[in-house]
Amino acid sequence: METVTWCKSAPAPHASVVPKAGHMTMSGDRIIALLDMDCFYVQVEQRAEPETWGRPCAVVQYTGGGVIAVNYEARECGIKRGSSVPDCKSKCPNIRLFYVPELRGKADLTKYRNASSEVFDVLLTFDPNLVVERASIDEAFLDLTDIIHSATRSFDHVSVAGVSVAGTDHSLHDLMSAVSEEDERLVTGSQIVNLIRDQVKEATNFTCSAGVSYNKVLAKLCAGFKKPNGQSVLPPSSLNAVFAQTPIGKVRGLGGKLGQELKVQFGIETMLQLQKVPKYLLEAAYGQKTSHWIRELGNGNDNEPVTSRIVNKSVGSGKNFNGLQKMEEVRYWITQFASEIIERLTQEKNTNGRMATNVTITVRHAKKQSFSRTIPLKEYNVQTVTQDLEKELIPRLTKDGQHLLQPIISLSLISGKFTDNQTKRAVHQTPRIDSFFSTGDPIASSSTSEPLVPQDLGEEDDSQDSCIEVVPTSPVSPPQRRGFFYRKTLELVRSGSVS
Ligand code: TTP
Ligand code: CA
Ligand code: CA
Repeated sequence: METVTWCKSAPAPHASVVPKAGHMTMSGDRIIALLDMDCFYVQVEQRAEPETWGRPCAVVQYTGGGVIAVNYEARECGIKRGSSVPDCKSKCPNIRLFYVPELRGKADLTKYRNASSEVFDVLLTFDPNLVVERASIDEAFLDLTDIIHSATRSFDHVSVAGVSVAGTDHSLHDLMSAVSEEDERLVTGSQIVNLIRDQVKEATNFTCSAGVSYNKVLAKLCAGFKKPNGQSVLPPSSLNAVFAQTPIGKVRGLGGKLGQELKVQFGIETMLQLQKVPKYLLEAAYGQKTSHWIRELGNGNDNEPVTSRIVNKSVGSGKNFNGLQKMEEVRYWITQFASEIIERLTQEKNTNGRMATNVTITVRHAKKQSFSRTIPLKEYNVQTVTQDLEKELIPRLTKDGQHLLQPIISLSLISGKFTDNQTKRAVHQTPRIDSFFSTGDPIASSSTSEPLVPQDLGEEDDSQDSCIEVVPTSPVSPPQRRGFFYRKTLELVRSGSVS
């Protein structure tokens, strides 16, 4: 990464207009990052065919299917996720299209999962004080609080070149002159994340982007601001400027029905407008607990811990159909999904010593018509799982045991509730964000009735799988001490000699 020297004699441009932060109570003590790989599946394919770097490329799922990942060169031609193959070829004649391999009649994501493991290997070996939580196949939350406080390492040499301050025209250099305590820690966090991104690139040849802020919601929000290969920091002082431009649905936790409902109910669009909805109106609509949580989000507050977890909370497999008609077809596909899941669960058992204890099947008949059933996973045996699930499904799906009462457009299996000690302990300690919602709250009901996204229909994202498991707790409790590294960075920032 390019290094820019920031000289004491040359004050940072616009420094005076960066408002000083004064929101320590609001922002808390943590420094959190979200790291997201750029056009991940495409990079995995391009790395295997290096002559395609710099050329427009996309990854297509199934022959005749749609595009699921698009590199930035192809985005310039107007190609988007969901574009058809003919559309890609007409808009971008020199596009290189890669096809997701298939196994058991469905997408085989093994190579992308393996590439993901390479990235996580870098994160896990970066520093013992770094807390890493897998958020999806190509995303990780990082809690940097402990590294920033620890005296064991110095990141003084690391550049912040190219890091932007969200909601402003400023570079991070400008923020460095604002010298509030929190901003200093955000600067340090940004340096660390810059270094991590360099190391990911060096080890894997993949680029990624990142957001650094003081909680998960804000880190995730600003991670998308400088894509590809860029990084943003969101200090408390920028919150309102950013929220003024942030559609409600873009915020983690508000992307679904609840966000939609808030918009309609209050006639609002942005997070800043949400912040201004009177407390009594929110309470009248959502009750005390939910409205409290919404108001906290509106103020940019989010206490969800970053959990030291790199293994998946669940393992899933599924597929969309034009309309299955026969029980025999359902049986066939359940066997395929169960085979894949059991293969992966066995791998997981061998690698991490964990075993899943339940399996959930989700059946979708039409767009809004679906149901799920969860049964115990008695043994890692495809036949047993298939038979057990069939027993659950037959009375609901068919009268004669052969023909389905209604066609099925999607089937998925997901297995989880792992029996490892860490998860068990965590389940008792930390409530999921959903637990803030009383029964009947819109988000609570939507998370149980919404079918899980089958793995070959979209990214394998734990946030989608998480309705079957409680998010484990974080081992992080922000230490109060100020370490050598912190003091050193502060000195350098104040003297203007950080480069
Ligand atoms: P994303 O991180 O959403 O997207 P991306 O990495 O392709 O692009 P960006 O640079 O904007 O982050 O998803 C990561 C991978 O997950 C993506 O490369 C392909 C896969 N994926 C699907 O297969 N289907 C989907 O609907 C989504 C959202 C992702
Ligand atoms: Ca990505
Ligand atoms: Ca992602």
